[in-house]
Amino acid sequence: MAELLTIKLPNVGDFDEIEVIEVLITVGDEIALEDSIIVLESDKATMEIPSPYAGKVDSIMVKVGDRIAEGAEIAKLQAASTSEAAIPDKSDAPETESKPEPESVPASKPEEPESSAPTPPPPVTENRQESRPGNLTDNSNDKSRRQIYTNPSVRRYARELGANLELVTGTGTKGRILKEDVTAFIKASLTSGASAGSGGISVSAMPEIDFSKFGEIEAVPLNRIQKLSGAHLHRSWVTVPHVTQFDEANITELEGFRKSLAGEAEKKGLRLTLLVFIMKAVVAALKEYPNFNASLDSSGEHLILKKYFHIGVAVDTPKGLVVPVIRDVDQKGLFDLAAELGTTAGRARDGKLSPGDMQGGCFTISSLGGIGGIQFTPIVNSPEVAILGVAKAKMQPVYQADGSFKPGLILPLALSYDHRVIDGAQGARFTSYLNQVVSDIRRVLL
Ligand code: CAO
Repeated sequence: MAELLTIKLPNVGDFDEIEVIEVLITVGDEIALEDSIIVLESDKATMEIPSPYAGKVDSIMVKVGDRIAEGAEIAKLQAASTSEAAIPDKSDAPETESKPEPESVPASKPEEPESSAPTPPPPVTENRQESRPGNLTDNSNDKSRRQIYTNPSVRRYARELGANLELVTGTGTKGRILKEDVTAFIKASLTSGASAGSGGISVSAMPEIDFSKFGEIEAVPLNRIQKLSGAHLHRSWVTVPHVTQFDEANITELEGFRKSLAGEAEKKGLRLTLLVFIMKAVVAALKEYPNFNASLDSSGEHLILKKYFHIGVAVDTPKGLVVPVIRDVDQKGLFDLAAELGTTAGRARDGKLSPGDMQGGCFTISSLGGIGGIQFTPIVNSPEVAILGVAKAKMQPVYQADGSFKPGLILPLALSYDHRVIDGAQGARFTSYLNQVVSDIRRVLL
């Protein structure tokens, strides 16, 4: 008989207990690695918990309405053949039913050093403050809704498209919802003027093009991070009215200051990059302009001003863009921030971030300065209301009052903001203030 693997709830952030609002599997289902198995919901977020293994569902230990904590047993799987199942090495391996102590480890252990085993996927989190695709979504907490018969991959497909499965008519056996049913539902919704984006936006479907007619092609499937960030960016792009304010800051002095600290940083084993100084400067600007440290509530009637300063930093990883959050930047010194940024970016690149690492941000910084480019227009990371894009600093001649030119290190800045919350004058004031701060950073750090 196939090995029985126990799936336990991984660390999903700062929750003692969290409610199960959906069970996406039934006994006998064949599930693939990373298929979502349950959906949890807190006050702020819903999150899908993916399976760290492939196999056949043998038993399910949770039901809708249960409140579960880290380490709670969710389900047991009959392992698929080892080539498909993500069975960790012995040090990290779940115990099986055949052993006397059937204790198994949680599905995700992000703090442990990398093993040869694949890292279990992090739960998929949706922040509930974000605008959601209205009547097309499947996140309702209404316990009286009708039973939906389908399989996890169709549920995931529906989630990606923002389709509410309760509204989809199943054409499979006994009304089971098939992937084609979801596709047909979305097509019908688009044609009738509703949309997966937000109320009232209607776009014509992209025509299907056979690119192979024009030359050789290769179809590369998008990975999980690309799909998730793509959907989030698309939603932000279509639901947030964006304006981008550009500026250039003379950071010659800041760079001199940074270099003067480089030796000390090196002794501590740190890289003190420009980004750390920009994080401190952003916090100074957020304190001066609190509207930027805010989110609209889901009704759109209130602006929630945040009294904490958690800064998201876009990190380029081999699997795509992720935005971990560095907490309480106002309370941390440059070296502490450099250390935290270094370890966080490293964990992001190794795929070891937990959902909690990516929640609670107030403002995001996207720095492409280490790569190049003159300027770019970042997309607001909603429900935040502004994001700072930082491009590559370059030495340029700077005009002086006496008519001469002096070389200066000029840093391009691009602030994109949500025009529902921030007007153009405020955007320009914030950017000018930030410019002033990075040009004279010592004042802020004193
Ligand atoms: N101008 C000139 N040089 C810069 C710079 C800037 N604005 N920003 C960084 N640099 C330099 C650094 O000082 C470093 O130089 P040294 O190697 O000589 O020390 C080099 O470029 C590389 O820096 P880095 O990128 O490794 O480090 P960082 O702290 O600046 O950034 C991180 C860290 C994680 C943000 C970055 O590595 C990264 O992933 N950036 C991509 C973010 C992204 O993808 N954004 C787009 C999201 S879509 O909107």
